[in-house]
Amino acid sequence: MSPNLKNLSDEEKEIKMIEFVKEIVELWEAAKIPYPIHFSGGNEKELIKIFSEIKEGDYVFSTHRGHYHYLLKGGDFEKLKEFILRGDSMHIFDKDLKFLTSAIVAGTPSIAAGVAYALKKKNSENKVWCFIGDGAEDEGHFYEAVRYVDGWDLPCTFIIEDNDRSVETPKSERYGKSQIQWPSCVRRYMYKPKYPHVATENWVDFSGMKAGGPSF
Ligand SMILES: Cc1ncc(C[n+]2csc(CCOP(=O)(O)OP(=O)(O)O)c2C)c(N)n1
Ligand SMILES: [Mg+2]
Repeated sequence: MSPNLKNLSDEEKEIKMIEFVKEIVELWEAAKIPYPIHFSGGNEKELIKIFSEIKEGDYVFSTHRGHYHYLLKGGDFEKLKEFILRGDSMHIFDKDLKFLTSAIVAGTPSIAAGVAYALKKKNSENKVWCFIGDGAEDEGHFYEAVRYVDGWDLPCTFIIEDNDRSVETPKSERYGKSQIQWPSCVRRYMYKPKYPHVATENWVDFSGMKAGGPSF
C-alpha cells in the first residue's frame, strides 16, 4: 500500500481518503481513541481539485477538521494515524510538509497572513493556503487577516469550507440574512458533511478506560 496519496489518480485519492476515515471511525466506535475527533467527509472531490493547485513548497494551514488536508498535502497515512491515536487529531504539525492545523476557530488566518508577508518579502514563488470553516468566517480574526492580505497583495488564498454549520448551527441562525462579499483572496466551496460536527452518529462506551486516558 502506498504510504501517502502522492502519484495516485484523483479516483484513487478519493477512495484512499474515504478508506482512511472509515478505519479511524471503526477505531473510534470500538472505543480505542478516547479523544474528540472531527471527521472529514463529503468534500473529497472539491478538495482534490483545490489541492491540484497547491504546490509542494506552498504552506497549508488547516483546522480542527484537517485530516483530508494533511493527506492531500502529501502526509503519510501512518503518521496521521499516530497523531490521531495520541489525541492530536486537531494538532497536526509537519514542518517538512509546511503544514499546520489549529483547534482554535480562526486561529490560523493571521499566521497565514504573516507567512505570506514573509514569502513576499523574500520574493518567494511559494504561497499560502488557509482553510477555514464557515464558523471561522464569523470571527474578527479572519476579517483582519483577509484585509491585510488583500491590502498588501500577499500570496495567500483563504478557502472557506462551507458546510452551513458552526458546531450544528446554520448561518441563517447565526447572522440572519446577512451576506458578505469577501475580496478575491477568499474562495468558498459548499459541501454537505457526511459526519456530525464531532465524532460519529453512534454512541461509544468509554467506561472501560482508566482515568487519565488510554493505557498504551
Ligand atoms: C476560538 C474558538 N471558539 C470556539 C471553539 C469551539 N468550536 C470548535 S469547532 C467550532 C465550530 C467550527 O465551525 P466551522 O469553522 O464552520 O468548522 P466545521 O466544524 O463546520 O468544519 C467551535 C465553535 C473553538 N475551538 N475555538
Ligand atoms: Mg462549518
